[in-house]
Amino acid sequence: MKSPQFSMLFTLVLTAFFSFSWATLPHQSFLQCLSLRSNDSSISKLIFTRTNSSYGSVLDSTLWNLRFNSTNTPKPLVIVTPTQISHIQATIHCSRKHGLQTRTRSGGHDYEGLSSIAKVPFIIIDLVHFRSVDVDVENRIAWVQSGASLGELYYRIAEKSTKLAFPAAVFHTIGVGGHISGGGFGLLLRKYGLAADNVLDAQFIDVNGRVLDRKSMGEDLFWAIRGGGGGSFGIVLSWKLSLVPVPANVTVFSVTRVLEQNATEVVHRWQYIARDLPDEVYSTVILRGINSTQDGRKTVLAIFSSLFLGTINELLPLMEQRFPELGLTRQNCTEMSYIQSLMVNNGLPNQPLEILLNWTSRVPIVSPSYKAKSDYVKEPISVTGLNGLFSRLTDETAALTTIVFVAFGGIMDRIPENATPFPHRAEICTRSFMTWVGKKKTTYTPKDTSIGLEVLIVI
Ligand SMILES: Cc1cc2nc3c(=O)[nH]c(=O)nc-3n(C[C@H](O)[C@H](O)[C@H](O)COP(=O)(O)OP(=O)(O)OC[C@H]3O[C@@H](n4cnc5c(N)ncnc54)[C@H](O)[C@@H]3O)c2cc1C
Ligand SMILES: *[C@@H]1O[C@H](CO)[C@@H](O)[C@H](O)[C@H]1NC(C)=O
Ligand SMILES: *[C@@H]1O[C@H](CO)[C@@H](O)[C@H](O)[C@H]1NC(C)=O
Ligand SMILES: *[C@@H]1O[C@H](CO)[C@@H](O)[C@H](O)[C@H]1NC(C)=O
Ligand SMILES: *[C@@H]1O[C@H](CO)[C@@H](O)[C@H](O)[C@H]1NC(C)=O
Ligand SMILES: *[C@@H]1O[C@H](CO)[C@@H](O)[C@H](O)[C@H]1NC(C)=O
Ligand SMILES: *[C@@H]1O[C@H](CO)[C@@H](O)[C@H](O)[C@H]1NC(C)=O
Ligand SMILES: *[C@@H]1O[C@H](CO)[C@@H](O)[C@H](O)[C@H]1NC(C)=O
Ligand SMILES: CC(=O)N[C@H]1CO[C@H](CO)[C@@H](O)[C@@H]1O
Repeated sequence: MKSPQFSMLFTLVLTAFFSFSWATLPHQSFLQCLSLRSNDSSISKLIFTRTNSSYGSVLDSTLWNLRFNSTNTPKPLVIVTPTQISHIQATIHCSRKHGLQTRTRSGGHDYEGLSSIAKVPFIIIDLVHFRSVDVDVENRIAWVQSGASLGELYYRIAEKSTKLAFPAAVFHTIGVGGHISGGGFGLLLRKYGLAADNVLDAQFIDVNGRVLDRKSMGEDLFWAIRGGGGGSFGIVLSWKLSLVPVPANVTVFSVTRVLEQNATEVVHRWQYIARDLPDEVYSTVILRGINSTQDGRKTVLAIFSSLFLGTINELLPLMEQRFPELGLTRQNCTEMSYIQSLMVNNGLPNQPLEILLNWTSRVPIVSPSYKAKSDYVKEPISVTGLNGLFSRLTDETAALTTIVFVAFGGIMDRIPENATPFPHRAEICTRSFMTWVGKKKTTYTPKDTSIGLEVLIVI
């Protein structure tokens, strides 16, 4: 029988022999280090270099924004898809030793592709195999690994209980890892806060490969990983989440207005009303340019869309009192289970829930190649400011641009600003711009100073 020492020596000699001609490439010494460091020979099946035929498909698997699928985009030297913690530890050790940076990838939805791109030689640690979800209904907790999609988390919760949920974004292909690391908000934001506000514990690997939990990492680091931005502190392997109660049925509505129906005035008014509605109302306005039915001219469509944690009978008098300008009617409202409301908001009404498990299914409402950007509204935008914004939406060059306003307020105002690193709690609403990317570039600098930030619209 071979002794371990002999086997190690043998591997060393072999690698030294085979590495002779290509030892000058930085990632070859990295690969040698990885095979030496790893006590598990199966790791070779989890390492993709540019010469592997599946390198491209592994790289593309969660590179959602096709803006980055170009020959000009810097590509990783190696992609590692670990199945064990020891694989991650070995990758961290060897990349440090050989001066290569690492990028951690969970769901790959980063607006600027930061989980798949670097300007220096780099390795991707892709957590595609770290996607288990364990839901404990009795104790209202879940342990979820970072590589799982939000859809997998939502499906596993709904499978066990229709009355529990986790407050996070709507889009089901977003990764748990990057999402919670950056804060993360969705339909339950005004009632239960950010995804990061509902984290109880985490399993974390630091730069030295140590595996830490909340207790061993300490409260400072635990604070930082909940909203301070992914990739800054180490790798979060899994999260212990607090699940929150939702009613058996919720109410969903979408009411539309175009400019000719006073959309501008109603959006303006919305800014003063939405953030002070009861916590049970999630409220958003989606804006885009469309062809006017009247005379073929362009107009702006404003979709006022809401989720209410209650019944239609409770919602109607509330909206009539607080926001009569919207003219909400019973016909505009539908009662359904919470998980169905997620499907509706994903643009997947009447589809089987199993779609939530398919993290390769593209969300129909998101274009394949886009530039996205968010900012936060601190003071209500004036009617003049809105008119400026809307005139851009009706411009030919912005035909496929969508602006989404999501109202904050509710519990967001009551959680102290320093509770997590997420810096935007006290704002009126967030505005996200998502625009289809083609050739022409235009920059829009709003004249109305209350908008605060310059908005770049790339068409
Ligand atoms: C179509 C679309 C809709 C969106 N809607 C919302 C929304 O409604 N609400 C909202 O809050 N956000 C929304 N976002 C933003 C989204 O939450 C963030 O882009 C989030 O970071 C994506 O997480 P990910 O795991 O998919 O991304 P990734 O690209 O994998 O990661 C994002 C960043 O986190 C780092 N990271 C990833 N995994 C880990 C880990 N395990 N440990 C440490 N660092 C890690 C990466 O290196 C990268 O820097 C949306 C994004 C898109 C594309
Ligand atoms: C490799 O080592 C780790 C600890 O460093 C251990 O947990 C794991 O089981 C080992 N794997 C194999 C295949 O021996
Ligand atoms: C990315 O581009 C390559 C080369 O053009 C193509 O083969 C591949 O299918 C593209 N990936 C996706 C996800 O579209
Ligand atoms: C809302 O209901 C009114 C009538 O009650 C109807 O005219 C309008 O089209 C509905 N709006 C939407 C977006 O369904
Ligand atoms: C728009 O506002 C004007 C002036 O307040 C009002 O007369 C009109 O009825 C409104 N139109 C709609 C569709 O609400
Ligand atoms: C809007 O009108 C233009 C021509 O005026 C046409 O090219 C375009 O396809 C129309 N868009 C939609 C969505 O109907
Ligand atoms: C939920 O709403 C559906 C559709 O309106 C209805 O059939 C069902 O009875 C409601 N369930 C509860 C518990 O109210
Ligand atoms: C997942 O979605 C993709 C794209 O829509 C589709 O091609 C694939 O068949 C789906 N997979 C499953 C298991 O449904
Ligand atoms: C995942 C995978 O197939 N990796 C292979 C890449 O190519 C090297 C060298 O041919 C193989 O050793 C790996 O197994």
